[in-house]
Amino acid sequence: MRFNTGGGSAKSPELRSSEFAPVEAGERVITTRVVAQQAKRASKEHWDEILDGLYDRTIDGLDSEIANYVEEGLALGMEPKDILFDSLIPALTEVGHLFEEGSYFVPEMLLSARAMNAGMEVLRPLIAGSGGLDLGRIVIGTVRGDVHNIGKNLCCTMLEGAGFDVIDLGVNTEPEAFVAAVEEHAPQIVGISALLTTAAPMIGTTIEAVQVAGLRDKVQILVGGAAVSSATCAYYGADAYAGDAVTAVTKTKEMLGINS
Ligand code: B12
Repeated sequence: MRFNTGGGSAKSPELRSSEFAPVEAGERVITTRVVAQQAKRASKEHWDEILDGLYDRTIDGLDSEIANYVEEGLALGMEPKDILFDSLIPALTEVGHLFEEGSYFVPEMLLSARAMNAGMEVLRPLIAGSGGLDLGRIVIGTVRGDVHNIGKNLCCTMLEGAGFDVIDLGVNTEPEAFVAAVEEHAPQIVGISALLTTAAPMIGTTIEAVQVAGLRDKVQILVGGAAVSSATCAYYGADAYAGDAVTAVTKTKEMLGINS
């Protein structure tokens, strides 16, 4: 089949040669469609290559290669959130499985976390960039005894991107530090993250500290992290639970009565 995109240069052989019949309008439509389909298929394959490459490299902890992959994906027109949710997060979930079955140990988990962070360095400004709407303020931290911060950081980025003012207290956060931050920043919401089941009771201790300081009725408490569920949320007396960063944004809006 002859391809003619209708945009041949003066040097193109089909335009120079008289042995080719002129292209009919219908034929041009068909050939253009074939070219477009092939381009789409090639670009879809390339997209998949990038997402698979990112997934594998995150699992293998090859942080030095991640930024290039992410940038290539963005240059192809991928959405930052697609790179995150279709590749980087599933890779860390797999790392968790490998750890659970005994194939991975802490050093491997750490390398994968570094790889994820290398991707987030590129993606964070793109996701958080649309902020500045001043929708409300949230103080957020990971509980005492727990140093996991990737998911919490992701929540911070998404909340900022949605227009919230986020004060991040970091990891291993003492209940007193939550209380001090509520006194200082007067947020409407306090976000508490816990990934370790052994650290989850600190959610209760933190909420109790906020109560004892006389601040419980001034804030609503949103909890999340792999060690938390709606049942744990109710058990510790939090106000809401969100299982991922996207739901964290919708829940926060719901809690503040924001419809959008
Ligand atoms: C990377 C990792 C680490 C890294 C952490 C690096 C870092 N900077 O965070 C390192 C190597 C340090 C680590 C250490 C340990 N880890 Co670890 N780790 C993981 C791993 C593989 C990925 C976690 C992650 O980042 N996931 C990706 C993010 C995007 O998901 P996420 O954290 O769940 O967050 C999402 C939601 O939960 C939610 N969310 C999170 N926080 C919040 C907060 C709010 C307010 C809201 C609304 C929502 C929300 O939104 C997020 C985005 O969608 C998990 C496995 C897993 N599947 O979770 C194990 C895992 C959490 N670790 C585990 C363990 C056991 C440990 C260690 C005890 C290992 C050891 N023997 O030393 C230590 C503990 C250290 C400590 N004191 O905290 C276990 C916990 C088991 C349990 N039930 O308690 C897990 C589940 C692995 C497993 N399958 O066994 N770990």
